[in-house]
Amino acid sequence: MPTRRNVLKAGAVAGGLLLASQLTRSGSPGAPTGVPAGANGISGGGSHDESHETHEDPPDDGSSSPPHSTLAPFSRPMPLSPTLRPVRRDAEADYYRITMAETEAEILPGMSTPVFTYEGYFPGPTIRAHAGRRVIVEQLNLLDRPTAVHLHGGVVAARDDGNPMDPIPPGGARTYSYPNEQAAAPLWFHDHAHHAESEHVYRGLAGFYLLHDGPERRLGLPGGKFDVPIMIRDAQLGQHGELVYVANNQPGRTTVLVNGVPDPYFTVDARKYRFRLLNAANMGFFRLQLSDGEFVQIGSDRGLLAAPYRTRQLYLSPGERADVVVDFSRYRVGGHVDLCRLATVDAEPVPILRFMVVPATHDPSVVPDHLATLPPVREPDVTRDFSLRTEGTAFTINGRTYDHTRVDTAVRWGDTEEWRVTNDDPMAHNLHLHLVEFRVVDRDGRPPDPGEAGLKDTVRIGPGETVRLRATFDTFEGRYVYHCHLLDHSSMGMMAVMDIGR
Ligand SMILES: [Cu+2]
Repeated sequence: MPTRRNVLKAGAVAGGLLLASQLTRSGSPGAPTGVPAGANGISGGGSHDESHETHEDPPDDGSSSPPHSTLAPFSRPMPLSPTLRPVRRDAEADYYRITMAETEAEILPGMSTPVFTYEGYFPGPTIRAHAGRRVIVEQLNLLDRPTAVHLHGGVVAARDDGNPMDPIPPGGARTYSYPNEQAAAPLWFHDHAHHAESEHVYRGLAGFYLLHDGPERRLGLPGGKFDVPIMIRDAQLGQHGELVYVANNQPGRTTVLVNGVPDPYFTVDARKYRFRLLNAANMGFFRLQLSDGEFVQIGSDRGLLAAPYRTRQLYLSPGERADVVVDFSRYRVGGHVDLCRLATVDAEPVPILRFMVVPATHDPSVVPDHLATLPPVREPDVTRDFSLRTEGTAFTINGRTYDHTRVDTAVRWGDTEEWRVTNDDPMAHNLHLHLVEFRVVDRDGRPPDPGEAGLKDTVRIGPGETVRLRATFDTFEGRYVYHCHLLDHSSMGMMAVMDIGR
């Protein structure tokens, strides 16, 4: 005779099976990146076109399919990354101390997954900074390998940029100084150690760095606990819940993690929320849509858009951010609305996060029609061409893999440059420039959509596409890198050096 406990257990198992199928469906990458034959001995691999089906066979790397969870999907709350408190403040700066160490996270319920963390959190803690006020972070490396911390989107001196060749040795510490002399923006910090950033970020070394400023605060956007960072990535989980890292194995990374766990729910008041969406995946692209309604996009990588942009879908390549507002007063209290991922523009939406709507008391927040005045896009002093291409197992920019001793691009300080970047591969890439913000001029001659027309530091470049972008190099001098932010690609050489000088 079945006991109540057994019935519950059976229900839980059914839920687990549902989760497993969810994970499989979530596995269709938005823009498969493909695996060149012979790369790291991986056979199979993803298709090279959005319209193709994902390869469904398990990757030939000795691991098996992800374990079944004992929980039904959307029965676990979305973890919220804690905001880090400064250890000290003075007239000059806010001081933080972060320890990098290996620890364990409960990615799947009841299972311990070894992860690399900043200050013990997976994903990392959030730093909230204010424009005009310096932040100084002491990073202590208790991992068994060198690390380098890069503030993605930060206008920082070259020595503070987390240069791949200037790492923190195991047991060592280093202080990074961030001036925050730039507009409010959703930045993030992550590892950038030479050849290893891919695995380090995959294992957890990533956190939000939200920069606020006065003009943004005066807009009256949703703030405080209604301003929520959401980090989205994919992963391959082994039988014991462990993170399986196989370089360039996008088809294997079938589990989507939202703030560190698969299929969470988030309880929202029936009012407006601001979400900082970050694609922190190594290689996965995320095309996102609500199960009902639109996003109001208010910002991109490096700051607010000029005006809110209503859009049904967002499309983020690795490293890109979308700053959005969702008004839950439009939905039925007691009901839910899902954040979904789509493999293609009109594919079946697969829920990855469920918003449960509860009553709200009062919502004083607004989304003004005018958000920011963007600097004009200047005429270029110099125009350059770049080609992203794989040759065998070499991932190259203009035919060359990364060499830290070589200057690939000498930039004159103060110049505005136009870069015509062509993806000469059948797989997707993107491009991230350290230090500078840029504007997308066009994509294959077509103007960018409004969500991509603001301040950017990372841009997706589809197979065969040419993207023109313009940047003005009028802040710091020195050597910085630019690279494909599909981190498995940058780790395998798709990175180069620019030297900004007078
Ligand atoms: Cu790439």
